[in-house]
Amino acid sequence: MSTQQDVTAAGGQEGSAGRPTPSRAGRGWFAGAGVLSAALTLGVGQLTAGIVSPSAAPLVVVGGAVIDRVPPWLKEFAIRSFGTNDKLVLLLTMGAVIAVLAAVAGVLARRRLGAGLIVVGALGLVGVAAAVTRPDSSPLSPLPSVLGAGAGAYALTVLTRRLLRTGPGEGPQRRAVLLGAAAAVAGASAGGGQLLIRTRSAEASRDAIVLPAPADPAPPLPAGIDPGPSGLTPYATRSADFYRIDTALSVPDVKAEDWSLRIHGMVGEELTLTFDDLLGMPLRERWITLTCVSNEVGGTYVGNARWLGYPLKDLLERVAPGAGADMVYATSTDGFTLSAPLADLTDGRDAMLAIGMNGEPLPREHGFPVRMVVPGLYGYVSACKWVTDLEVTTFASKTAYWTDRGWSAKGPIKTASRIDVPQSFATVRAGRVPIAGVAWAQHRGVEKVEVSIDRGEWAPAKLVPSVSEDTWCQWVYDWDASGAGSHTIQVRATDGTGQTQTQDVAAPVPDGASGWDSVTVTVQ
Ligand SMILES: Nc1nc2c(c(=O)[nH]1)N[C@H]1C(S)=C(S)[C@@H](COP(=O)(O)O)O[C@H]1N2
Ligand SMILES: [Mo]
Repeated sequence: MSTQQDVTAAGGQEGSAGRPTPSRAGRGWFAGAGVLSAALTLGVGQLTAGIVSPSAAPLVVVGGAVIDRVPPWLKEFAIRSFGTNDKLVLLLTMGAVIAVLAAVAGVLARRRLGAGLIVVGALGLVGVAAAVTRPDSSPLSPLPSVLGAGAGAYALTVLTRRLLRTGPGEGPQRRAVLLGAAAAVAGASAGGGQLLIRTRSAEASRDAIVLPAPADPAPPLPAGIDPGPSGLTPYATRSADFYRIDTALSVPDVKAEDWSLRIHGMVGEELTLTFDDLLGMPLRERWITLTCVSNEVGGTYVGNARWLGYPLKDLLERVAPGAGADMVYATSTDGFTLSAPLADLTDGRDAMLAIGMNGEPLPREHGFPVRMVVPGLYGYVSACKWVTDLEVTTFASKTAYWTDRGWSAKGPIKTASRIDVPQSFATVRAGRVPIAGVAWAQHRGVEKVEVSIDRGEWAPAKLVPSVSEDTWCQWVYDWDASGAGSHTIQVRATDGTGQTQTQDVAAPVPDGASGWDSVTVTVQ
């Protein structure tokens, strides 16, 4: 049907050229109708996504497609400028762009409804295109965008007709009621969708879990932990502050009740575990410091948490790995793979299949419902999140995700130390200046940390006792600063085997960065 005719039929006053004369309602009202139609599009899209699939919501699919396609320099700029708020900034930007386009659509519709509807349809098409190209798309994924755009087009038609009908006598009040009603419907459907998404996603599954008390609890924190000065990294990393590194653009949505793990390959007997099975097993709780192989010298891709899980050693014993097997190939729901040395999982260290982090079920972005945690190995060869498959095999027969991209097949963590205080380029007053930081050499332990000023003699720092050799430790050094001007502070650690951290500078690729951290400060 002709939209032009619709407008006329709906009562737009006929002008001399046979066109409807725009009503006395100003452009602003029509722009508002456009924006509210877009809000309704997103609201109905959200509601449909709540029923179909949370990851198919129009803003989620379009945002994901944008993240996929932004050039690396823009991505780096965004991360540098907005840090972990980069996703929020993206959503706000998309909202602003959509609002502007929708306002234009509304103004266009005042003269020519069809023109406005074309803009709404184009936005719907963008949503559909994004939905069908997402890695986790299903045949139903376009539905939220299609129904949303349909609702938006309907709203734009109705609102435009009504606004055109309001003459000078029918004041702004009636128009405000009209737009207010549209806003209420948009808000209600978005809210309803949000509620459905929340109750149907893994977040609800996570909320319902009550973790059992550990059969073997973590040791208490030793006295003297977190001695200051301010700026020294806390010994325990809060889950919200824990670094997140993975290849997943949207966090995999895995419900505990749907989860199972298959252990197979070169084994005497295959094993399949459910989440309930795990809850019923005697669990162990341990402080373990994770580190990313991409961490630069002095970097922050390292964190220390209290993990609750079942020992991988005991699980692997049950399946009885065959002679000759030397690797466990772990796969997550999103297709990521890693290769962990079988020997490191079975030598008695606290390698575990973890379900808890800092006293709560794993946060979704840290692997809910189940992940691996292995002391002493970089995350890319040990810490599989959302893990659902363990194959006992050999390094000779399989390579994992990062190995295929140029990283080393094995990744023991290199001994490292970092200066947290003072910060680089700080100005300090002459006299007593506290220098402090953290050092790690997981599973070997840190025996000694030394500090050197202006490349002078190495002097031992005070080590704060840590819980175990599997975590980092804090260190503090009192510097008697003198001599106005620029000074360089360096740090190095020695691990439990007596090996001192190498001075040789290496980039993270292929098996972890090395070299000594240093900061330069100005003494006043
Ligand atoms: N499924 C999955 N697991 C993964 C990864 C990933 O990309 N996908 N990245 C690994 C890497 S490189 C690291 S350093 C750790 C980081 O764990 P975190 O995000 O909980 O700190 O997870 C590991 N496990
Ligand atoms: Mo990593």
